[in-house]
Amino acid sequence: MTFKPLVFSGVQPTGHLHLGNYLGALRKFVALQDSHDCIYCVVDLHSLTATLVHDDLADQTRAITAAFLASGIDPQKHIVFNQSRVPQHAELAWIFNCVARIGWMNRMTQFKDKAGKDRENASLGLLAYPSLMAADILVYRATHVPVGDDQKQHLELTRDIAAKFNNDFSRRIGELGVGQPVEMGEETVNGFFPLTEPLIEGPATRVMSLRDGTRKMSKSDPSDLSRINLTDDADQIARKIKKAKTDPEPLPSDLEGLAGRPEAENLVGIYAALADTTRAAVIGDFGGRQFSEFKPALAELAVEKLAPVSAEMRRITADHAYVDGVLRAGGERAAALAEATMRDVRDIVGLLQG
Ligand code: AQP
Repeated sequence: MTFKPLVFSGVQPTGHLHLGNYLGALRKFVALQDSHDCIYCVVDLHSLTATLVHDDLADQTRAITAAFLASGIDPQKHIVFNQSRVPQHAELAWIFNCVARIGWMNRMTQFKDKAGKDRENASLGLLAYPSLMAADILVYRATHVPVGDDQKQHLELTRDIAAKFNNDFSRRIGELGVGQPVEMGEETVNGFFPLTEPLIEGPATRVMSLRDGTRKMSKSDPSDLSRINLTDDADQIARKIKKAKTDPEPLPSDLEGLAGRPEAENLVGIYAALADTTRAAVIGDFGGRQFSEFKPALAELAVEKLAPVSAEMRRITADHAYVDGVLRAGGERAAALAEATMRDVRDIVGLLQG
């Protein structure tokens, strides 16, 4: 692939960020800054699929931006903005709605989970969510997307949309001379969009609920005890870890011993991610010990790592003028890049412009 390496990822302003968002996404965003150009987006249009009428969407958007900045994202070197400032995302999403098939959308597990039993009554936006996500990424022709494991299927769909667009418009892409070599399996085609790679690795790609090790830690879980919010103070963090569901056995002495013990596996994964080590190393240190010994160590580590982020988040969130300025400046930089892509896309599709 000859596309310039570029990282894109987004977070929805749909509630308090939790440890899963932090370990599965934000920490990776920060780590990639040294090696890549990065674009990080608060995807406010996506959040309308969860709740159409928000009383505090602007503040939620500021809070997620503050979390980005407090985690260590540098908005001078990289681009930080909110999605709705760059209308090219929605424009490309419409074209992708015409490229993607309804069957592809119907197969998405996130759609099935969120729509529940009454799918006919779900919004069209919820069904088309992955098409807007593909547009978010491809309007910058981004090559890499750091996400948690739950977004893997949506990233596969992004690749399917890019591949179908490259294929459907191959003649026009060739005539206009706007393509680049894209490896598709065995063959290399002249495509306009890259086949974006998901970056899903490390010990905490899917942090599970503290109340049920078989369910993802989620902003929308009704039980606040199920998650550690980035806004929780030290006492709340310690209390939630103390109350976290576990089984009666001590921690196993090897990794295989975690099989069939989802809560133990989850806590070991969280410890490993926070300590920047492997699950094997955590088992090496704590194997054979009771949860009554492991949980306080985990709580201490979580407080040590999260308290500075949480304090910085509070400080930045209060400074509306600063946060809004970051988003405005980032939006202008993002829009210039997105418009360059869209000029070519409109030509490829044959829309009259200019
Ligand atoms: N439990 C998790 N473990 C690891 N990564 C996670 N992510 C979310 N939950 C976990 C990653 O966080 C990024 C931002 O997610 P999002 O807010 O855009 O969407 P989401 O996946 O819908 O997040 P939630 O918290 O689960 O919200 P609700 O409850 O509204 O569905 C993504 O990279 C995601 O993978």
